[in-house]
Amino acid sequence: MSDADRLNDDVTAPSCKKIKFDHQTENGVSDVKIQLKDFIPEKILRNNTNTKTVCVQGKFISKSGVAIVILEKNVFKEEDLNDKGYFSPETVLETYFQNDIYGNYACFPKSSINGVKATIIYPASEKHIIKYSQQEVHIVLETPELYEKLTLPFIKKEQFNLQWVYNILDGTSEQDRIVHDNKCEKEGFVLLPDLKWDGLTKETLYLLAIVRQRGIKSLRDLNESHLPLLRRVQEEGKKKILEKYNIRDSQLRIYLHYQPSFYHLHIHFTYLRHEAPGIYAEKSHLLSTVIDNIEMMGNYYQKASLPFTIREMDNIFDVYETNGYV
Ligand code: M7G
Repeated sequence: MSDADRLNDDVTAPSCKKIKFDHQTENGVSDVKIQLKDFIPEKILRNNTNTKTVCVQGKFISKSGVAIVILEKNVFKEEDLNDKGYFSPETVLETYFQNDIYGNYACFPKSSINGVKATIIYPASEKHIIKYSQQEVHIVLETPELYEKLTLPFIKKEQFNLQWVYNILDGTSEQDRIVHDNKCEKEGFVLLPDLKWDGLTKETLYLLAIVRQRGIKSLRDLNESHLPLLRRVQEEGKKKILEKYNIRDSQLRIYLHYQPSFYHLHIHFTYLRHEAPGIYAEKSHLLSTVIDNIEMMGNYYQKASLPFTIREMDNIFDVYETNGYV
């Protein structure tokens, strides 16, 4: 069975899927029906020409509160590069110019392969607006002392609500997307497609392992007592991805973010070939290195200085700036 066949067998085309909404959101809103024709754009927060992603702030007609719509051009799926996809009779070419052997066209493939990935955050908070806005970035080196003095009090006071995480773990949201569920309270985790992934396109594979154990905020909290959990996520995650998506572990990037946006331990699994957002040195820590460091020194992450990036609009930027660290 080819990779493409295996992928097609395992996943349903998005158009065939019923859209499910969270039963409970962080604001207690349930079953919100949303249509883009009702969206009134007000401000472009970010327009990234490299990732071909645009984040727009606005409102929905006759609904209160702010909404953020994120539109992202999809990557080319290799299985669509044939006479049923881009090279089918349904594709329309409009000539811009022809010069000698060079031709330049506007190409309009059929709509089923020409979709745009849309993410909608509604109602969005001020923190969401900041997260999706374009802004200057700085790097700080967080010593254990700075973590205790500045970062930790900030995290305790201000962080994104974790309701979406609990909805997944408690079985009220995204249940049809779950790839693997180990129900052990101590070493269990749920593996499912990340919000950033359509769950279909192998070229951009992006899964998230969310641990069942509550109270592990981030990399900083990890110690030798978490080694069985981390090894389990690594081994079972790799195995399930091979079974379902036919991608070998040697082609996976498995990592944690520091700082994360959400302070409930989760591990990112992405396809090595795919340059997913947040894979760079200043933000990602490979799970294999994390395990290795803790094996060598049980309290490594309580002793280490960890760099992280902060953006000027983030409130934590003010905390570090006021204290003279940026
Ligand atoms: P992070 O390292 O805390 O923050 O990762 P980042 O956004 O700076 O990377 C959290 C991950 O959870 C991100 O990759 C998000 O795309 C993903 N994510 C966020 N939400 C709200 C959801 C959700 O509702 N469902 C799923 N499946 N993934 C989510």
